Amino acid sequence: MRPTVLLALLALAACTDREPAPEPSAPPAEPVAAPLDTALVIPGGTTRIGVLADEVGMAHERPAFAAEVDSFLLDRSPVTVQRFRQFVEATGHVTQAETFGDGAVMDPQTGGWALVPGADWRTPRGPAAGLAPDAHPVTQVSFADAEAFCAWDGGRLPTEIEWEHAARGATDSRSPYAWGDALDEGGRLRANTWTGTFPGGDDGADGYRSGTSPVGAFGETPLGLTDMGGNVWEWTDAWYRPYPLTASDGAPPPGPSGAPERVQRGGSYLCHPSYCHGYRVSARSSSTPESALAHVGFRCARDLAG
Ligand SMILES: [Ca+2]
Ligand SMILES: [Cu+2]
Repeated sequence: MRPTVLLALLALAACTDREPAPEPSAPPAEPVAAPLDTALVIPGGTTRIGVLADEVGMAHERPAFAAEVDSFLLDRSPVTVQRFRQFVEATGHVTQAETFGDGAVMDPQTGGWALVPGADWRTPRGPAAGLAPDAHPVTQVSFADAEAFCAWDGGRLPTEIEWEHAARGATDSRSPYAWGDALDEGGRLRANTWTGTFPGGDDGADGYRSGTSPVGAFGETPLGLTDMGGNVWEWTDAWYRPYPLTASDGAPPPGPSGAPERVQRGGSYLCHPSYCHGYRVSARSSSTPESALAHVGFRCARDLAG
């Protein structure tokens, strides 16, 4: 039986905004050509996690704290529908959304979330809306589904600190975005976000209106990672906690829903700068672990041998 907190959470799961529409902007950045289903070495180092006093960010991104990170491997891109299918075919894994019989989908016209029957990783907006394209990030996967995939693939979910360390280029870059300093770089949008007015007015200026995009469609970060902002939020292995995080964090505290929640990073195609601005490197979201949502996926990490 699905915990009732999911329903309360759905009200928090989307961005809202009251800003006027921006000028329709540019086509997306050039897609990357190199293989996407590989893992990259993320060099270790010390990163200040969260936003410094003079940086833009939300209350739960403060106070910033220094974290030491060991070198690790991180998937270059979010796990695609195609890779998730390989996992399902190899293991017979049944996702939690399939067990529940529904998944959470936002109506782009109203901004309201609802549990849609039959919404799962194959048909993330419900069967009537069609199949998820192979090259797009898998969605409608719960925390446990993501963990199971990564374990099958010889890895694990990244920690929240690892995710931000990688998004900051493993150099403690203080740029607000994983690719640089602006969403629109000389007429090129660098991420799949919500452009226009929310709800009802996504103008699709980035080429993808109110939906996911193929992984890698917006280029890569200096480390070679793709989709580190926008497209889909990504599960991490972290419980949602106030900063600063410490090594001795005990039992997970209640999240916004009143129950413990797991952290997601990276923002999604539903994110607009006037509200969560979720595609910033420091932005955080969270859901109860059984939640399956149409704008949440994941990528895996691995320890380096030795
Ligand atoms: Ca978009
Ligand atoms: Cu958002």
